[in-house]
Parts: sequence; structure tokens; C-alpha cells
Amino acid sequence: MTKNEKLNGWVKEWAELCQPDSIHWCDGSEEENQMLMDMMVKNGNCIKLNDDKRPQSYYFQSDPSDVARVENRTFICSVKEEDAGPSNNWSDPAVMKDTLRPLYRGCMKGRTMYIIPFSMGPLGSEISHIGIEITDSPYVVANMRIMTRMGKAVLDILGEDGSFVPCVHSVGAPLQPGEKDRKWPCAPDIDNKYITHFPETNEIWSFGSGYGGNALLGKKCFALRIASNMARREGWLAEHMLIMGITSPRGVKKYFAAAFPSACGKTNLAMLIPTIPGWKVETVGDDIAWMKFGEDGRLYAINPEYGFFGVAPNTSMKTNPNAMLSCRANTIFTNTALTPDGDIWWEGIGYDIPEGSITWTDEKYDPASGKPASHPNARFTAPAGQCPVIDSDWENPRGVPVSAILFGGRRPDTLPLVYQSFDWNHGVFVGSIAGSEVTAAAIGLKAGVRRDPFAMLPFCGYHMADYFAHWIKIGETAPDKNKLPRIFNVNWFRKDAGGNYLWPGYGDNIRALKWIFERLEGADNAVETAVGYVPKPESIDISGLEGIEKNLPELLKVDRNEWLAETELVAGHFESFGRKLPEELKKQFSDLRSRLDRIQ
Ligand code: TSX
Ligand code: MN
Repeated sequence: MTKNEKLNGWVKEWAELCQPDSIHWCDGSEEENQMLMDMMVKNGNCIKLNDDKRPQSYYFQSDPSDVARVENRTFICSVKEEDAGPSNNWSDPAVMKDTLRPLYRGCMKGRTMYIIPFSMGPLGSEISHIGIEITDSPYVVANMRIMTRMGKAVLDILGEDGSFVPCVHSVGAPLQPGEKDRKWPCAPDIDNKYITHFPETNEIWSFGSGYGGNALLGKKCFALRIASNMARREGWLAEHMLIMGITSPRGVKKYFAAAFPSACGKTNLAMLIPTIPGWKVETVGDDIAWMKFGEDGRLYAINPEYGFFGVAPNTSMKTNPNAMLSCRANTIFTNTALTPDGDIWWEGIGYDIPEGSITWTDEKYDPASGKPASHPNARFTAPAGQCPVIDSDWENPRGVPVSAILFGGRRPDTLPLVYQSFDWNHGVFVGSIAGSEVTAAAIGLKAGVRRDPFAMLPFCGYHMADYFAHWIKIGETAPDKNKLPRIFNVNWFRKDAGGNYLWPGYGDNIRALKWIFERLEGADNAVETAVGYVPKPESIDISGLEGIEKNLPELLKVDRNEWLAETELVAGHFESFGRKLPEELKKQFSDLRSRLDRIQ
């Protein structure tokens, strides 16, 4: 209980509806966490891993029907449909609440209702916001304790009349008296899962799923979908971006924020180990950035999260040693494989699966089955403070000053390794046309580009075209336009005609980041092209790299025909936003067309 009357009233109202057997206010303590973990081990919800291999870590297997975010069951319930826009499922808020209330009625019978006070962002930061999640899942409590600052300290900050974002979650699986719980309770039917957001009242109601972003409501639901609405109203930015610090051999440090669609290696970039001597990368966050102008007129970013909810498969000591070390202890693993000696394993971990391992579906692993041992969306939930290269300012309540914003995606052609936009508005255009290659299987006949503007398509809580307008307005109303971050696009995935990657990627990406860094310092290292400023080939540091020099012309090429084809695709993309598409972006589009027309 608290002295916050609004909070007490809200909890009472939901307890009456959900009818839990008991209510537990989470204090975030070590003892509370141990009590919950012991209870889940005892009830068969999870296994404690071998303390000699993976200290204080736990292994969960989800229900096979509940393995990822469910975008087709995710709704933005604004009063007006056109405020949700074409990229979101919409429902009238009153209608949605009338649909959900009967589902919540009695949904926590036989369970405990947990009240989780959490802060997105450092406790007490001007940029941070408080949420309270009601949930009937102890798994959610344990994950929220890693992913957010959670517990009593948050209630203390909230005080008697502080405001919070109310988040309601139920797995939607009440227990009859005497009924034994399942290993991973959730609503049996996909049509009974709802991830709903009420942007005008800052509410989140989630029902039926226990997995990831469907259930850990601080992350995608609050820090992106609801926060993007708050940010638009209040003049700041809530973005799907990593934040990294880069220090040059001369000891100069700059921060970059970067947005990439899924499967582009965002976490790998956030924790990159540079291959050129003297350069250092440090991690502030790997997924979300909240950014506000500071008193000095610069844009400052915080990571609202406290942990990493990382995709496990293909994370290895080779691809991302810092992520591997981040989950060496005090970590929750979900849907990986389990080894006979009580450790975890996944595809691409860098060594063979131990004999006698168990798959995420709890079967003995059989290589002949052709089925992977871990689910492709298997996750580790690890404290960010355990990252060996966590930035010293990652909990600075003022945030870190952002010098560059990067967009990127997987593009086998057309987009150069790196280029800089001409100015802020052109940078907004670059972000608005971002996208990633998807394989033929994902979209039908032939492989193509899936547009994912600002990597925000699944996470923008309002009309995407209004979101573009907000970005343009941020540029217009900036306290000092000269201090705005410069905007770049990167592409680690360009291929030659034979389908081979032209760029080594991973730690060698520092070479593109170094070019950006030097550009910010005013180096004369670029040529102006129709699409933006592209590196002079000799300005990319390829020292110590064998055989890349010959790839540089192709990596940096801006090909008129490829870009004309690109503008055709962009035209269709822009049409999908209808009449709300800002005039400024139409102008940027036609300016690009005329610049392309002027080259032969
Ligand atoms: O994460 C990646 N990054 C960013 C790293 C900081 N991946 C993994 C795919 C996404 C999950 C990459 N894959 C990157 C990359 O920069 N580049 C590539 C493509 C690539 C793959 C293998 C090689 C080279 C490039 N192998 C060799 O050159 C031997
Ligand atoms: Mn993400």
C-alpha cells in the first residue's frame, strides 16, 4: 500500500475486477526476488541453472503458442481512428474496454496480483517517467526487476500525488480451486490476446500473453508506444534507438543514437569492440532512447531501461562478447536450450550443443529432426550494469549529449556504407524511408525492402505521418539549430553481384563510425552526391584490413539507376500515409528526384 490515493484506488478497482486470491506490493528487494524465484522453481515454472556455470540464473520455457510480440493483436485505441494511422490496428477506446472488461473479470482467480512500481529512466531524472504494472505473472515481476528500476524507491518518488502510467497485465489463465498451474500460463486462444494502448489517457491494458513486449509493459508499450504520444505532446523524442559513446584515440568522446529494424544487429553495434587501435565504444542502451533538449541547447538522451532483453540465437563470443558477458550471471533465459550440466545453449552460440541437451519445447535434442534446439526468438534478460563496456554516464539523470543520429537497415544494394544528410529535414526524410531487406518467404514472390521508418513501424503509438511532422517540428523549434545532432544512414549489408558481403561488419564498423566522428569534427572527408555526403574513399580507415580497398568504390557508390528505382518504391511508401504526409517530406522527395535527374 502507499499514501498515493490515486494508486490505491486504481489497484482496488482492478483487484475487484480480476479477483486475485491475494495482492503483493513489490518492494524490489533481493529477498522478494529470491522468494519469487524459489516459488517458481517449486511450482515447475522454471529451473535454476547450475550456479557454477551460470550463477543466480533461471531457465524458462514458454508455451509454444506464446513466443513473440503479437503485432496483429496490438491496438492503439485513440478516440479518432485517423490518429492511430495506417501502421496500427485501431479500436475505439470505449469499445475496446467493453471487450476487455469481461475478459479481466475473475481472470486472476487462484493467483496473486503483483503491483510493480517502476521507473523508466534513472530514479528522479527530469526525463524519467514512473509506471505501475499490475500483473498476475511472477515471471513478469522477475523480468521487470531486471529491465526497469523497480520497487519501493519508486513509490517514495511517486509520493502522495505523483502521477504514473497505469499498466494492467494478466496472462488470462485463472485457476480453479485445486487446479494445478501450467508451466507457462497464457490465454489458450490467439484471439483472446490483446495488447492495447490508450494514448489519450496514458493507459496500457494487456491480456493473454506472458511473453516479452506483450507482458513487460515498461518496454515497447510504455517507453515507445505511450511515450511517443507523450513526447509529441510535450516536445521531446521517444525512439527505438541504441545509445553509444565513442572515444577517439585523442580522448574525445561523442555519443551516437541509432535506429535499426529488427535483425540488423543493433545490440551488437551498441556493444561493439573496435578493431582499430585507440578507439573505444561504450554502451548507454541497446534499444530505446528518450531525448530532450538540455539547457545548453543540445539534445540529451537517456536509456529508460535497466537491462537487456536480447535475442539469444547467434550471440557468441565472436559476434558480441560483451552481450555474452552481460548474461554470465543474474540472468533469466527464455526458450533457449538447456544442457545436461544445467547451463543454456542456443544456435550460433559458438560451440556444439552438448550431448543430452533439451530443446525449448522440452524434448531431447535430435539433430536429425531438423528443428532448432532454441527458439529463434529465445531471449536473455540481463542487467545492463553487467555489460563490461557499460558507459560511465549510463545512469546520469541529465542523459548524454547526442552528436549524431544514425539510421540503417539491411540493404544488399543502392545504399552506400555510410552517408550524411544535407540537414535536419533531409535527415528526417532519410529516417522516413529507412527499411530492410526481407527474404522472399516473408513477403511473397521476390525479396524486397520492407520499409520501417525510424525503425518505429511497430512502436509508434500514433499516425506515422504525424510522427514525421513531429520530427520536423523538433528541428524547427530546437533552441539552437547548430547544436542539433547530424543525421546519417549506414548500411553494413551491401553485397557484390555474386551475393557476397562487401563489408566485414561487426568490430570493423568502427571504421564507418570513425568517418562520422571526423565529419562531426569538421573534416573535409566527403563528396556531395545526389543523396547526401558520401565518404571520399581514402577517408575510410581500412588499415589492417585485407582486401577491402577493392570493395570501397562499390561500397560507397551512389548509382543513379538504383536510386531511381528506390524513389519509385519510396513513392508507394509515401502514398500509404495519405494526406497527412508532411509537405516538407514531399519537397524532400522531389528535391531528391531533381538531384538524381541532374546526374548522368
Ligand atoms: O550484427 C551485425 N553487424 C553489426 C555489428 C556491430 N551482423 C549480424 C546480423 C544481424 C543480427 C552483421 N552481419 C553485420 C554487422 O555489421 N554484418 C553482417 C554481414 C556479414 C556476415 C558475415 C561476414 C561478414 C559480413 N563474415 C566474414 O566476413 C567472414
Ligand atoms: Mn527493439
